[in-house]
Amino acid sequence: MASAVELPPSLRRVLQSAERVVVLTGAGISAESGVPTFRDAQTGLWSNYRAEDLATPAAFLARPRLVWDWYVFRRSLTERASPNQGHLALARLAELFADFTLLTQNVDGLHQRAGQPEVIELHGNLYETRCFDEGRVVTGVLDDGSSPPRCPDCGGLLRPAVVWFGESLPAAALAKAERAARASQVFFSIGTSSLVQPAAGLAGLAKGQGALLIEINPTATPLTPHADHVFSGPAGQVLPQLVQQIEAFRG
Ligand code: BV8
Repeated sequence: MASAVELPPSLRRVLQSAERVVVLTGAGISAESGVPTFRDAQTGLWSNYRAEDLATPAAFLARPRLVWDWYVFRRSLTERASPNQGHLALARLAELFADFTLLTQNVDGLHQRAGQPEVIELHGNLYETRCFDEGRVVTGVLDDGSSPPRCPDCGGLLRPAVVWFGESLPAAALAKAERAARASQVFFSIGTSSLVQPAAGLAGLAKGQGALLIEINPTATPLTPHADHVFSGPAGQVLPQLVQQIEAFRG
């Protein structure tokens, strides 16, 4: 159990008057839901591969079945998972600020299932499928047993609607995230190793224009030295305590 978490007075003062709050989450927020983090050692069939080496267009074109089955496996994990206390605390936090933006690098849909009012998915999600050649989202995929299935329109390979390394993030989502970070008064970075760009650069955009930067993560990251406040612990234990204290003066 993380030791009791106290809001420092300087952070309390800012949160008392702040209106524009941004939260960026990474795989760590889903760890307590039983979803392995992105850089946790791969297991089973994929134990010989690094996630970064599978999450690329080149890997998919070279080994379409291996990569497709990895995503089917990950989707089965997340479908069985439930939002944890960290997800639920963020859904509550969104109600306490007039201008609250939740940005996630995760593709597991757990923020939505926790009741988060609006989620900006920077890296897509596991639950949509796209035609690799046409790019468009394909619904009602015929599970004809082939792996990967084929596009009913052009016969091309279908792929998960996630952003792979070397692919651009959805332009609208990234623009909205950058705008929110630049306007933020408080920026929380939660459960992310802060390694993947451009998502990892958002905290710097916020801090660069004067936002207070808060990191919640059990281990140090490249962001840690730049954070104004660091809570070193599991998000599922730290967030409910923080949100409960914030509710006392904003609820
Ligand atoms: C881009 C979706 C422009 C897929 C992901 C060479 C060629 C091309 C690009 C690059 C290149 N070199 C560098 C780049 C840029 C590259 C990049 O940043 N690489 C890194 C590795 C250096 N970025 C890109 O390619 C991006 N696109 O740049 O486009 C472009 C276009 C064309 C050509 C050139 C450039 C696209 C990046 C998106 C990749 N897709 N995911 C999928 O999920 O399969 S990224 C992947 O990493 C996940 O989304 C994940 O969320 C994200 C970040 O990882 P984290 O979330 O931080 O997870 P991680 O496991 O690392 O850390 C978990 C943390 O949680 C840890 O700190 C741990 O301590 C903590 N934790 C553990 N338990 C808990 C906890 N925290 C709280 N509570 C707990 N209980």
